[in-house]
Amino acid sequence: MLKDKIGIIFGVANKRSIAWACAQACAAQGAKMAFTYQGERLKENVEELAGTLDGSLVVPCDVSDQATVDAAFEAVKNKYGRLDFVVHSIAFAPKEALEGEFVTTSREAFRTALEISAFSLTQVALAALPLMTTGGSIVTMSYYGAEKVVTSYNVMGVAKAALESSVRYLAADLGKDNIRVNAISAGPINTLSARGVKNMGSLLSYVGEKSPLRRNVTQAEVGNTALFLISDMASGITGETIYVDCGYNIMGI
Ligand code: 0WD
Repeated sequence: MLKDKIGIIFGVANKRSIAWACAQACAAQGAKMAFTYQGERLKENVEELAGTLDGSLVVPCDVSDQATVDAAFEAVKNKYGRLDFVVHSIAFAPKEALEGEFVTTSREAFRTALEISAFSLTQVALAALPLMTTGGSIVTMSYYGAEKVVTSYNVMGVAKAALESSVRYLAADLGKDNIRVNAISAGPINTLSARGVKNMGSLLSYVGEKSPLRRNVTQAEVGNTALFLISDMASGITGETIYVDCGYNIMGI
């Protein structure tokens, strides 16, 4: 399905990362990928995981530093000469902003959360553009907290709302170049970032009970949806937020 396709994956921290599940699904269909890691602490993990896939490239990239974003895309250009897809699977908010009341969010926490979790999508889309010479697909990760209040999700919910809106504006801009942009709104999954959200354990058991499928979603299910959105099977879909949450979002009382 993705034979000869080239991708770049942002947001692998370890083997539990949603980004890694996306990469595995794409690799199984023949894609070759570059992986970015944020800082030395994650370098070894990412190199080890990427090393299990043929033709991969590992480059440092912290989206708060534009030079590292430019360098990552330059490295992709040098190794592969072009790009077909981007998986953007990164988010960050200061820990103190993910507990207590939203009303106490500091200016600095707000700025950081929105910059790293939302603006970075536009930043990588712009950098990817010159390499997507025959069209492409960009997929990002959102969460239900973008549209409904989820206790403790706080400023990250506001950032995800900005992210989902960015998906629509980017899709409108890039459609003329046959580049599609979509978000996956994933149900809660126990990953490294998720541990930063207070009460994650109770959130997982609540959603596991209340969702139509009576369970939580897996990384592999999110990865398979990313594969679908990246592939030509989704050639008519852009600007959307697709729920991969065992149906939780449809439930009322
Ligand atoms: O329940 C969940 N786990 C859900 C996650 C439900 C719905 C959505 N998501 C979203 C997250 O908000 C995020 O956007 O999925 C995306 C991936 O999250 P993940 O797979 O749950 O988390 P993780 O494995 O921790 O990967 C996120 C990574 C960072 O890891 P850490 O934990 O070290 O913050 O995002 C990267 C980093 O590798 N990241 C950055 N990359 C480049 N520049 C930056 C940055 N400034 N900040 C974080």
